[in-house]
Amino acid sequence: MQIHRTLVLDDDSFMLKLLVRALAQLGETDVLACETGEAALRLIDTSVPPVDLILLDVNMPEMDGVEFTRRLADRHYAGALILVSGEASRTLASVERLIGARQLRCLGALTKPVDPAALATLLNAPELVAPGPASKAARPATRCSLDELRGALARREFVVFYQPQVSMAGGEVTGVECLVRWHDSNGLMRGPDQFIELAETAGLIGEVTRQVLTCAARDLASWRKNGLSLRAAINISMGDLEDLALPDTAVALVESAGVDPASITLEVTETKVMSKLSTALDVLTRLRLKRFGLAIDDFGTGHSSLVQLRDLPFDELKIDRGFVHGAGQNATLHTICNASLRLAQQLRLRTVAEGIETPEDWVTLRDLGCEHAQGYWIAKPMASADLPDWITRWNAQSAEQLGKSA
Ligand code: G
Ligand code: G
Ligand code: MN
Repeated sequence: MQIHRTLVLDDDSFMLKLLVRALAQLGETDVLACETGEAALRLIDTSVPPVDLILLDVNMPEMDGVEFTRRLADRHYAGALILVSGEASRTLASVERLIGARQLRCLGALTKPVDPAALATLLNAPELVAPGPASKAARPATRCSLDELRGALARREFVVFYQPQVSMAGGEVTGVECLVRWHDSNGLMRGPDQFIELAETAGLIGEVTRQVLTCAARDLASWRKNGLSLRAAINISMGDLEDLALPDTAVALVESAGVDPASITLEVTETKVMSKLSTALDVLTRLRLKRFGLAIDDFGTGHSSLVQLRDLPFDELKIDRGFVHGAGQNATLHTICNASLRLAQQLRLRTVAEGIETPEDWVTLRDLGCEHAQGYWIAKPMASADLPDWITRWNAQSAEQLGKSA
């Protein structure tokens, strides 16, 4: 994106001059300067060409930066924002989140006194060139209808993709998370966001879970025949926990494929309040007695929390990717990962970090003592047929790396 016009809003006239000068030195000369939010909004409403970048002081008397972004969102402002502030970084981070939640595009934050090099970096941010999260969020998800869902189940059109999980100490592949896809009659691969919620509300989630379990057990057995001994993690919904027959059905499905329940972990996220706690407790406890693993998924978000750890027989904790990615650079995330891992250790839970997207994420979580890793930096979810070759390549690569460091 090319910047047409920039607006700088700061109640401090000296700071305003400094920012305008710093922008001019970076080649941004079409700049409007304002000392109040009201004046800025008037300019934004009338400016031709439109304002497409705003440098915003967060802390101002009268209209502060938070109120200003609310007024921008009301106007469906489509340009970008850079925050400028003397506030502590935690406060700034929450303002950045708020801006994201309002579907506005924030390129980042600058602390006062503003460093011209940091400003230059933000002006070159890929988000200014590429479409930002606002346009991604606007993409409509084509949800499927109840008839389509029933048809897909009847024709057994669901397939399972597998995302590897590896040991952080030695690099070996220890298991996979099973992620369901619907391979529809037009040949499209449709993701769970298009049908899981519907399956839950329509009372069809149990059938989805049984098909996923069947498919995963069959793949696990065939990999084992080829000398690959892997664990599989399967996502289950709250709806599954209302079915008292699940433990027996699950054992029967898995054992008929020749797979030991102990090599399967069921991942639970509490997406809605558990309606019948006694039923859910009954089902989960019996699954555990039958030696299935139980993981608390997305730990730290929503209801996946301490209450669940207290009440339910989990043996694995999966740290949510919202805390993992970027934990090396962000002190708050680092502290949350560290505390979650210490908690898991003391409760003797197996630990998995999801959302390892960069080498820095890997090193950070490994150094914090996390045992297993999952994420795009290791591999994206893939079809079952692709997994053995991927493992061969991964092993060769990590052997090479271990050889180098020896
Ligand atoms: O990769 P991905 O887009 O597959 O998954 C999106 C979400 O869908 C995740 O939160 C995941 O837990 C959920 N999900 C994936 N597969 C299944 C499944 O088989 N059953 C249920 N209940 N949820 C699933
Ligand atoms: O909610 P659950 O933890 O089951 O979510 C699994 C989802 O996370 C799947 O949609 C999967 O594709 C996605 N996922 C896996 N690894 C990464 C990653 O490194 N980054 C991001 N953004 N998503 C990931
Ligand atoms: Mn999961």
